[in-house]
Amino acid sequence: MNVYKYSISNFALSNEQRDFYETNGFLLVQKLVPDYLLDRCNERFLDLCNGKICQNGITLMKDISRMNRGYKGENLYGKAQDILWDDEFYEYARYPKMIDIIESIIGRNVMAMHSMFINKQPDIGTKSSRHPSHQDLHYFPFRPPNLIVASWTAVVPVTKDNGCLYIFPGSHTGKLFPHSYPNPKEGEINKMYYGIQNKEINNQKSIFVEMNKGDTLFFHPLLVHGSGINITQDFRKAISVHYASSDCQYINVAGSTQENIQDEIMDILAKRGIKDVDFSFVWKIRSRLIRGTKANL
Ligand SMILES: O=C(O)CCC(=O)C(=O)O
Repeated sequence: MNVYKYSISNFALSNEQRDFYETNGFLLVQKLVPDYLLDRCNERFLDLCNGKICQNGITLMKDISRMNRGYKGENLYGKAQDILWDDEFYEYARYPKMIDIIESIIGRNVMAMHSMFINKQPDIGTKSSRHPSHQDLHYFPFRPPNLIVASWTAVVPVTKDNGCLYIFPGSHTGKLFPHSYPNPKEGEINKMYYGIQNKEINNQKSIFVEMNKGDTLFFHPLLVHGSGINITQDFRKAISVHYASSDCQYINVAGSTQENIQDEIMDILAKRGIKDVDFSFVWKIRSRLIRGTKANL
């Protein structure tokens, strides 16, 4: 009998899919999310970028290289973050077939913790469209890692040329590595795009995950991954949510390799006049229960 460490049940996974996730730390499910739902999310993103609807708690992030250069709308904004309270994006975050798979991995109490619509624009020669290799756990002050999983769905076909994800299969069995901003000589880098600078890790075997619209990649928060430069003239779009079991616990990241991201986020809050809160506050206000009951998060 198999001993499962990285998944909870076979509820919506075949034995083969479950074994694959256990060994590799990711699972690709083709055509999981219907086109109509993704088209509505894309329309919503365009309306947000063009100022047609109010932001409803969503943060729009500009691509660093496109700021102050006259770009507007989807030519300017590279990401919409914290999208869980918008009706259209929420339809993605709660999409039942997807949550069934999430439940199979992390169990019944499913909290959406981190959410975004990503618009990787054509690179304008500064390499800002790349996302360096990283582990998502670097951003999260909650544990255990095995009760956290990401969904990442292609909103348009994603290819090596437009900057699909690349992943390091099996890296979820390792530890959390130190993350920092890449050397500026390597190109411009967007805010919060921390990366693993260790060449030994980056030189290990990775694979490109080319996907069609609606295909969804599920992955463990320790899986090392990133995405390349968009060398096409089209927008590469994706929608992604990180889910955690509400049975996870917040941890104190002071003195750990995660202290740099905590400091950066707390500085941003302080500049907005939000003081005397701890890092877990940030996660409590942006998370939303999707299925089951709320426990610790
Ligand atoms: O969509 C991408 O290009 C990368 C997204 C990613 O790795 C992340 O947000 O953690």
